[in-house]
Amino acid sequence: MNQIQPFTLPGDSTMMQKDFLFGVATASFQIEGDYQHRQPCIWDTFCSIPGNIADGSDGKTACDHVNRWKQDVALIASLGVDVYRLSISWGRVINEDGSLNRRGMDFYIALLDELNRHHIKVFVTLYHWDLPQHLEDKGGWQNRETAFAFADYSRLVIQELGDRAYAYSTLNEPFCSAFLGYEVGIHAPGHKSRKKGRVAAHHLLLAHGLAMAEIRRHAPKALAGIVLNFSPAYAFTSSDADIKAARLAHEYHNLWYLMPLMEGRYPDIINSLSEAERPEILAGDMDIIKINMDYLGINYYTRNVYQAGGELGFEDVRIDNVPRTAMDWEICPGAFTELLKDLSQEFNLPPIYITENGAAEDDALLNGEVHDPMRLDYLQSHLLAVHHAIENGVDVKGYFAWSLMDNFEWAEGYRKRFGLVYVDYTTQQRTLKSSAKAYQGMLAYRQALSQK
Ligand code: IFM
Repeated sequence: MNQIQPFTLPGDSTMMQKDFLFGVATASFQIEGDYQHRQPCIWDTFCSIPGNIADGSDGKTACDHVNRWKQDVALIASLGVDVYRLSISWGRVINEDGSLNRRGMDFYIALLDELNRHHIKVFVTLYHWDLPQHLEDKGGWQNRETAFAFADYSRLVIQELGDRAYAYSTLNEPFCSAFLGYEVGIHAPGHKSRKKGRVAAHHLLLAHGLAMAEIRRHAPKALAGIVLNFSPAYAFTSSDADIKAARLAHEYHNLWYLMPLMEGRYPDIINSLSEAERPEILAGDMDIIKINMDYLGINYYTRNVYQAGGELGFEDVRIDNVPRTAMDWEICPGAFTELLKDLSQEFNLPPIYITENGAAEDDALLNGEVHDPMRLDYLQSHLLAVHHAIENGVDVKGYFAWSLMDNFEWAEGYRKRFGLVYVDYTTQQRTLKSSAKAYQGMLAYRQALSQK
């Protein structure tokens, strides 16, 4: 294969300076495997129900990262990234009685030590969807007590890891946990009720606020924040009705999570819900949730288009003849720049890290190589989209590609590949795709610039 062209950014871009952090990201359930040494989680249960996962797979082995972590750290280091974003499996480090699982904790301590030895900063996510099943049996995120259990778990982790982590994120994408998991049921634990979705969201946000206080107390030098996903909402037509529909969808799917953090209130669309569908908000909750953050993690993949209709005043429209990834998600880098600009104008945001961005492609290993032209274009255009946002005054401090390597893509199983690195699940062999080489090339060039 010809030499792979590195991704390029203008030489004077803030992103080419050495204090802008480039990274790769993963999550525990998606890569770790080694299920025998942790508590079962809601995704184990969800995977065991036929029909829930497209290819009938589960997370029992995944990328076998728990047994291959040293080799994986070497792989991460070989890319030349500044950051590795990972998540902790709650059930690997805490036993059912709330005590510490020493073996599980030591795994993460060794992992972080090895990353630090390579001068790689670690962004630790405390919750990336793998709630222990025994907590779901008591109501999961329906149960307010889960927020307090999360704070206890977070405290133990932070006390153990301390400043080994450069940054902690309390939650990854509470929208997915609450809406996909409790409201429409396509993710674990598979509930289908608007009330449950809204209650789960409130308890997740409460958990965030409580855990933030633990980070401040026990790892005062680490950055503390949250990771939210945004799919900006666009109107199908320029009619007032569709423009209003897009705003309502934005409030329901995006601002439901951001506004409580920034302004201590839910967006106005909460008033369209019946009393019975609203979460119970106790006195003081919104103050806990609104705690100051050092950064906001933003995950961006695609935009959505809406028209007037549906129970809450908006419904999805599928646009034809636009480029899409293997997830069938529209490729729209312009919406990424607009999102970053709009959010920064509407809210008094802390500095932003792009904690996930990437694309699934139907990759194939041919003669020891994986060429992924769509992902190359996707990443190049989205890196530029971030650059344009920064040029327009948005304070972005880092960009982490999703994902380091192919992994368990939730309800889609292993068929949707997001990695920069290809994983052969039979041999567990890792192969750098062209996109990994382009990322590596850009980072090597930036390194050379900084030494001039
Ligand atoms: O794989 C997921 C990740 O776990 C959370 N953000 C979106 C990714 C792609 O779907």
